[in-house]
Amino acid sequence: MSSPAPCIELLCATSRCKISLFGAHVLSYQHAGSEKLFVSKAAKLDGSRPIRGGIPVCWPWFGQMHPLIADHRQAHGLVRNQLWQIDAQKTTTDASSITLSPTQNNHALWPLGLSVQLVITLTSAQLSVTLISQNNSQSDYPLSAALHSYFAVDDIHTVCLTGITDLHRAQPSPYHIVQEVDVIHASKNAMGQQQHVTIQSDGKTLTEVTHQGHDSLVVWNPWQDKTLALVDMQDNEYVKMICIETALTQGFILAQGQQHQLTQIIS
Ligand code: TA6
Repeated sequence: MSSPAPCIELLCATSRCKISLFGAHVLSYQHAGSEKLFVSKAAKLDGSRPIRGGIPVCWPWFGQMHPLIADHRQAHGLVRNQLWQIDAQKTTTDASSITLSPTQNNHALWPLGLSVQLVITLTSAQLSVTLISQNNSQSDYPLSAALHSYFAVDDIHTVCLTGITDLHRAQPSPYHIVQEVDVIHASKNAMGQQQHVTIQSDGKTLTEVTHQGHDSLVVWNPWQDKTLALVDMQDNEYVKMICIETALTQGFILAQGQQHQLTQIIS
């Protein structure tokens, strides 16, 4: 196996965050002594494939949602499997932050004039991740994207989610995960309005996740059978994770000359 892609560490008080430059991928966020994110023990960290766990960045399309090509065979876009570079870095006593951008924008499916940056900010209380999309092209662009976060849980069977809303369907109430789940919940919130989700276990809040700039939240757990088919996840690890993704999946158009910010805040 080749060596791991370069990593950056942010520190603030007792909190720490580790980021791989491959995909601008947050690998770890430790807060008050506990790890908030899940990364598979079988994840490849050498740049040979997208990293299974942490916070993958899906851009400029989510899943197979490329606006023009139905089956382009590159799920979740172009930036989670390339090296990013550091555009800016700042550390004060209150916060440590870094701004990253992809090193290659010459892919055939990369929309000309569209650019992206990821701003990651660690404070003693929270980790904030903002995906900034800028459309400097000559036309409007149908953008889909996600901060595809994998959260650590002790046992998925004890997990309950709060704060998820759905425009089109009734979601489970209480929201337990008892089988494979792969659901896009179109948010009732207006875009720009914050949405607050908690991950609870046996009635105790493990992690709080605040979303902004999204039109949907995606909840994913592959459960047992799908996990067996994943080469970069151990057979039983589905028990240890839940993806809650801050997403744009509902036909958002990034108008010419405009910028959009998609934010996830974890505490
Ligand atoms: O966000 C949910 C999802 O799109 C699922 O359909 C599932 O395939 C998952 O992402 C992981 O995708 P990946 O390409 O990383 O295997």
